Amino acid sequence: MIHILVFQTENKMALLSHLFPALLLLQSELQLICGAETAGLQTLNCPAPPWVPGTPGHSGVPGRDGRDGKDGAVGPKGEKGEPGLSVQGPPGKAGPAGQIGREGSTGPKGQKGDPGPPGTDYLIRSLQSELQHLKARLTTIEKATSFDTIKKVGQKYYVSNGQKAKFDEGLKFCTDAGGKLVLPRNEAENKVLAAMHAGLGSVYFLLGSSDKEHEGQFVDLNNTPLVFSNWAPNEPNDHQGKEDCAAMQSNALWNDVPCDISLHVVCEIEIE
Ligand SMILES: [Ca+2]
Ligand SMILES: [Ca+2]
Repeated sequence: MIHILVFQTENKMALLSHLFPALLLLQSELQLICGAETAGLQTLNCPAPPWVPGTPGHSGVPGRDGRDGKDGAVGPKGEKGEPGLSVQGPPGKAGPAGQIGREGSTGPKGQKGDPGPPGTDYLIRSLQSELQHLKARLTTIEKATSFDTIKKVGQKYYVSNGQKAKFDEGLKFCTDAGGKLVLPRNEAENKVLAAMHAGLGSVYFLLGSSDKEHEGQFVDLNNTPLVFSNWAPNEPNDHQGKEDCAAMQSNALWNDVPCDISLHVVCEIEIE
């Protein structure tokens, strides 16, 4: 058995001694093929047979020392980044207290403004005043229209019912009627009064004037010297020392007459 194994081993060694050079040759050929195709083609799998060890190469000559490398060139600027998120920081410390300001000086006085519109109270008072005026005027008209004869002259009404009266009676009558005994203050009034004689069929009108207090000094009912008169010639003559009251004749002239005779009464009523 041992002989058989020895024989087989010897045969194998002999066989390997013959095959080994052939394998080396085949490997060399294959490397030539692979190297040529590797240069022409990008991919080629050309593994060596696993059972064939490679031939170690010779050590190369050491290379020269390399130069020191330079800094690389600066690259292009990068794109702008996304905006950052703002975050409110903590409050800072309180600053120092400021100085207390002083009041400014008073400026010059401005111009007076335009008057404002009337207030409600003013309007009410104005309306009340106007109402009182209208009431008084209505009262005057009511008084005047209560007489039979009415003549308007200026801001007066001359009124009469055609009655006769003595001076004192005439004064009371006109006062009770809301007026006064007539006394013209100017030529126009005197003319209007004179014109009333025709309608009343009168000869004399009592006038609101006398010289009872001071003879020869005729005054009105307020004891004021006359501002107008229309005395007939030689009048007032105080005939027999008994003529202290003034009267108007039908010819519009004045004459002093006794105060106790009855004459036509004309009253004057002021228009409010
Ligand atoms: Ca007299
Ligand atoms: Ca006389």
